[in-house]
Amino acid sequence: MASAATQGFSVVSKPTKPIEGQKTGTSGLRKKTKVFQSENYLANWIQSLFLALGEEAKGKTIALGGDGRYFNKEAVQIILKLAAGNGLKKVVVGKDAITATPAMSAIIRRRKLYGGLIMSASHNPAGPDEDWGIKFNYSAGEPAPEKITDKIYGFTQSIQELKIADFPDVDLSKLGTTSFGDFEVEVIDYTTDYFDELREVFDFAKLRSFFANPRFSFVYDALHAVTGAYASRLFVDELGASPDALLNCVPKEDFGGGHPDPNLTYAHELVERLFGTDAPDFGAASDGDGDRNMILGRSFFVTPSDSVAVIAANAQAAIPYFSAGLKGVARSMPTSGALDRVAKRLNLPFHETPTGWKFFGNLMDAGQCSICGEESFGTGADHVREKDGLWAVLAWLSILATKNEGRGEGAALVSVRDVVTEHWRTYGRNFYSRYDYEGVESERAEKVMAHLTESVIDTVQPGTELGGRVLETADNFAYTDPIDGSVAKGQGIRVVFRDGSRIIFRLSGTGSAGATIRMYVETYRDDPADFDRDAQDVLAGIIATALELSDLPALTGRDKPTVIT
Ligand code: G16
Repeated sequence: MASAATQGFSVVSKPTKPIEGQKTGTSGLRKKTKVFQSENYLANWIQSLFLALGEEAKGKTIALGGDGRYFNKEAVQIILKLAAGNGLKKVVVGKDAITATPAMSAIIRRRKLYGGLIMSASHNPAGPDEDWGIKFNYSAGEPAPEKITDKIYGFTQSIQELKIADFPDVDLSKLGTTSFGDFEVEVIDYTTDYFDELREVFDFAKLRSFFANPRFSFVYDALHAVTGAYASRLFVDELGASPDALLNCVPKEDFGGGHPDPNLTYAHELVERLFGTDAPDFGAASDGDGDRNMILGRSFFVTPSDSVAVIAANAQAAIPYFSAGLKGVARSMPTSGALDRVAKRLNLPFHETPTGWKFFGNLMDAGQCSICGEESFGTGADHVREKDGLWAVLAWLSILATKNEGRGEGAALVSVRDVVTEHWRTYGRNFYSRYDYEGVESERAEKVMAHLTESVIDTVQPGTELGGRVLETADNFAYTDPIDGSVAKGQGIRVVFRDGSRIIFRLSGTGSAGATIRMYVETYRDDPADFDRDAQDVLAGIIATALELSDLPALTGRDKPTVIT
């Protein structure tokens, strides 16, 4: 039931001092929760954001929500009071302060809002001793570009005053509007705009009849994170899946003590189901804030790099939103070249961007990119300006529904494995793997990067043989945005060989403490006899070369990665 209350408020000016280290990373500001809970830490960053936005934001409406993690309930009240204190007109908040990241993008776009704030540290664990995060999205629903995040950082270094409205905490458990003088807080259903968007992209009726196919079985794992708040309404109520298909779909403040990153290591319960006896045909998971996804078939893992390529190759036939064809495709630099091959064959404009979803926004706004993806389990399209976990699941379900359409009774199901194998037959297979070395001392991680620069980029000439492969080029990736001409340098070290194999090293930009080194390796095969081989086996040679070139084991003291995907 909607409620309405009216009260004025006054703005209290509270003195504060700059706090070190409030620079945003790949996606917003992420730190340990305790850091955010320390005096004025969150308030300083939010005040700096409003200072960075300046007069332009006054009198405007923004949205606010989060992934339901620990500290969101306190944080949302702090943000509301700063928003009112800084002259915003209205804040639209997801009920109980919940809103998945792609849903936030849909809310901003569909309601034509000035922007939105997302309280989430994404796939990082939650709780008093874990992580918290915040990020701002702009009016096209896209993560704020670096020119804004740099400006925010600038203000965090000189801030002296917080402007806080003195109204009481707002009840976010009921839909409706609360007014304090001219300022309004509207609590909305966080599924409405997002599901309306998804309904315009996919054929829900077709998906419903696919779910009714008795030969098809499905399981979805929300890892106790935000998509648990959407899953039952989407899969069960809208598409007719059985409630038993939902795993870990009760959102929890600490994500059940788990690590809500949908990969082979952290989504182990789902992986065990899909690789066990009586496995379902299809399994999927999403991360803390619902923008990442993992797709599994029975005893089969679809790499994110293959996933975006398969979706792009089948989109026109399977997804109504793309029925007129794709405007172009894009992938981040470390993502495998599988998508490049689809672009080439379908004659589509293709872009290679740095890691970070924010780089796709300009391409989409300029009509140059319909589908894009990243190796970090992010896949999405231009319906919103964030990667979209549930979109990716529905895209795969649409492909399966299309491939299985009109097959006679008793015909075996065309499976996820069948779809990917058919794709490899057409395009060849980019064998790919990522090694993560988490929690490395920052200094040691920097040494690995410096060593690669000195011993490979600066010294090895193209044409030299390294580990049995001939070097094509080695550089530190730089990107010039074709739309606004902005340049992003130092985006990861690339060692590219003439046979198309690649080694990439970069430091994660999403951690909250220490450093994570990511090592990405790739090689291409087009002989079908190789397709079913184990990726680690096929990549063994290039992995050895990567470790040797970087001297990573000696420089970090690590003899194995923490996560392999
Ligand atoms: C964020 C960005 C992604 C990016 C990822 C990389 O993901 O939104 O576009 O690929 O970080 O992370 P890292 O810098 O650790 O390799 P998320 O899901 O954390 O928002």
